[in-house]
This record gives sequence, structure tokens and C-alpha cells, in this order.
Amino acid sequence: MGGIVERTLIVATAVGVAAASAGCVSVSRSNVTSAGGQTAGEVASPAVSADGQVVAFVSDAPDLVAGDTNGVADVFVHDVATGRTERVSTMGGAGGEKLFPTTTYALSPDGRRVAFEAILGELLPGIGPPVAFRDWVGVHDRTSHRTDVAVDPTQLMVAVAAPQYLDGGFLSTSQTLFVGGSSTVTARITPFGGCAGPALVAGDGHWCVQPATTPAPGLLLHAPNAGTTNVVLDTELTTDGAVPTAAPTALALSSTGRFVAFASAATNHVAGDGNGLADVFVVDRDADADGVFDEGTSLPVDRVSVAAGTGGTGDADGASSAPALSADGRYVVFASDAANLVAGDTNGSSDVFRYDRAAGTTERVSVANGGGAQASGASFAPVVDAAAQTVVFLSSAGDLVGGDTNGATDVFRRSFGTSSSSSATVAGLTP
Ligand SMILES: [Ca+2]
Ligand SMILES: [Ca+2]
Ligand SMILES: [Ca+2]
Ligand SMILES: [Ca+2]
Repeated sequence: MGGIVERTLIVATAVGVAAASAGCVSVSRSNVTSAGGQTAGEVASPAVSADGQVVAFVSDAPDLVAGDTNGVADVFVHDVATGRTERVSTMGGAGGEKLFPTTTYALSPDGRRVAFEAILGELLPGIGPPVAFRDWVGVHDRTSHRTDVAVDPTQLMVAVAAPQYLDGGFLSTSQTLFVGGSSTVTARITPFGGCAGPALVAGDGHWCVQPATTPAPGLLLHAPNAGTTNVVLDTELTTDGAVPTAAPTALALSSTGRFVAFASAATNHVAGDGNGLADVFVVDRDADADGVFDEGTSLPVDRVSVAAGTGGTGDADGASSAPALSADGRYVVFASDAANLVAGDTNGSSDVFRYDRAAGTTERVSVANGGGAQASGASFAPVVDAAAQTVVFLSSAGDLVGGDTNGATDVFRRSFGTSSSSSATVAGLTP
């Protein structure tokens, strides 16, 4: 991980701000009404904009906004600066309601647009029975309050799914990459055919990655724009030259795809992994930092779910999952059942942690606003802004913020005290 050293010096300014405010933890709840009122519906799938100021989530609560009468889960956005919560999975040009639950969506890095999976008949009422066309993508623009349908105009009958926003507002889907980022799709770049189905695309759009199971457990990578397809990393990820003993189950990418974080129960990614449990790992695909992923047959892999006080080598005593990465790959945020990642973790519940690969330190994210007391319930499903200075996660704990009396899992936002300027700094330093 020597390649991130030069960036560390510049990012250190932002970290210094966080250190200065240590002792005053900032945690807020995001699934609240514009008046700040709590709701009690189920929440899922949090997301956050690159600057940490816009939080999105799925909820079936009918009382987050006025006029939500469809009785199904919708996508909502909470704007931290204004305190306003709005529903964004709306259909047509008039802001009407969807008929069916919305579960899969993507928030653009600038927080302005939300692309969500829909049934075409919901988005364009009157064209036919809604069951006829599944899995199209609606794009809602929070500025114009308009929703349009994202399609490839040359392939009107091809369903698109798994929306994901890339840097610059480009919209990616399982079938085709679209350019423009506006609600009107203007051009087709290239299909990510090799990564069909749910895949993760690096922010710059050059790499997509999926867990591989054949020919061996590992990572399946594609870079069709660079003429590189079907790269499977398996023995490159282990210390013993064998293939991994298990396949990754969850992935995260740095903005250029240089760093890949993954959760895996494989025992041979690093020496001394004896816990028999899933851990979170990060592989550096460009150790010499020259921008060319031509490193040899053994790539450096770090385990980031490690016991405190062991020099970064001790086994975690619980399973870890759900990695998220900062744009530069320095910070890895994940959920873990382990009680020995930080001192004083005695809640017996899953928590969210942030590992700093430059400093080799772990911090617990899911602690209470103000004094930083540990949570009384499980925290999970973390996502991060570009700089990993904002972490949004779900928690069933009722003591992370004052007044949480709903007895339900909520969406929480932990801020490490830096402003959007820090994420802008990191964005300019992407590996
Ligand atoms: Ca609803
Ligand atoms: Ca393990
Ligand atoms: Ca815990
Ligand atoms: Ca709650």
C-alpha cells in the first residue's frame, strides 16, 4: 500500500480537523420528515452523495412525506443542509406515485439524481399493462422534479437494470453504459456484456468487477474500453499460490478500480487467518502506482478486519462483511460481529468500523451522538462519501441519537467533522 503514501500527506489536513473535534461525535438520523419527526417503517439500502450532504434510502413508511398513499416502499432523499426529505421514486412528469415497491436505485455522486428500477408502465401511464415491461430505469432529477425513463433508443425492447452512477454523472446499467447523466439519455458508450447482471463499476467507468466462482473462486474483472476482458484474479490473491478457498461475497472499488475491497471466508488470502470466519480484505492491483494494472502473479492483499493491539495481524473473533471504500482506497468501512476490533466493544452486537490503511488503525463508527457511547443494538449496511468522512448505515439501536423511540431500525449518518472540501481534495487525487 505504499502507493497511497503521497496522497496521505495531503489528506492529513482533513484528518487533523477530525482529530480536533474528537470527543464530540456527530451522529444524526436521516429517515425523518422535513420537520424532523421520526417514522416507524422499514428502511433499507442507504446511499450517500460524494460530499456526504445527501442521504438516500428505501422505506415503506407512509408518513415521511405528505401524499404517500401507494402503500409500498419508495426511495427517499434527505438533504442534510436543508433538512428536507423528499420522495424521488415518482413516476411520469407530474410527480405521481408508483404502483409497485421500489427496492433498487442509485444516487448520483452530486446527489441531484436518483435512478431507480421500475416497471415501464408505471413511468409512462397509458402505454399498456404495467406487467408487460419489467426492469426499466426511471431517472428523477431533484432540481427539475421530473422523472424520465432511461433507455437505449436503439434497443427499445431491452430491459435495463442494476443502475449505478459513475463519476461525472454517467449512468451505468447491467446492459449498457449511458452518457449524459441527465434525465435525457444522450449516447451509448459500451455494453458491459462481460459483467452482465449485478456488477460493480469503478467510478471512472473503466472497470467492472463481480465475484467469480468459475474457473475458481476469485474476482472477475472487465475493462472493455481498454480491450481487457475476463480477467479472473484467483491465485494472485493468495499467499500459498492456491486458489482462494472461498469466493468473495461483497465488493467495493476505489474510483479507478485500483483497490478492490471484498469480504470472504477464504483462509488463504493472508498468512495467519485462523478464525474460520469471513473477513474484509483489500487488494492493490497497481502496487507501483503507475496506472497500469500489470502487476505480477502475487498481488498485495491486506486484511482490514483485524484485532486491536496485534499489529494488524490478529484474527477478528466475529465475521465481517459489507465493505465500502473511499475514492482513494485509503479508508475501508465495514460491518462486523467481532468484539475485538477496538477496545471496549462489549455490546454483543454488530457494529460498523472504519479502518485507515495509511495509519493501520480501526475506529468504531456506530456510536452515539455526543459522547460516543456504544450502541445497544446491531449496526450494519454502511456506505461512505468520497472521502469516507461521512458514513451512513442502518442500526436497530435506539440510543445513537436522542428521541429515538420508534423501536425500529433507522438510517444514521456519522460525520467525522470534515466538510465537503475534503472530498473534493481526495477526488483530485484518485489513484
Ligand atoms: Ca410509499
Ligand atoms: Ca478469516
Ligand atoms: Ca460490537
Ligand atoms: Ca430506532
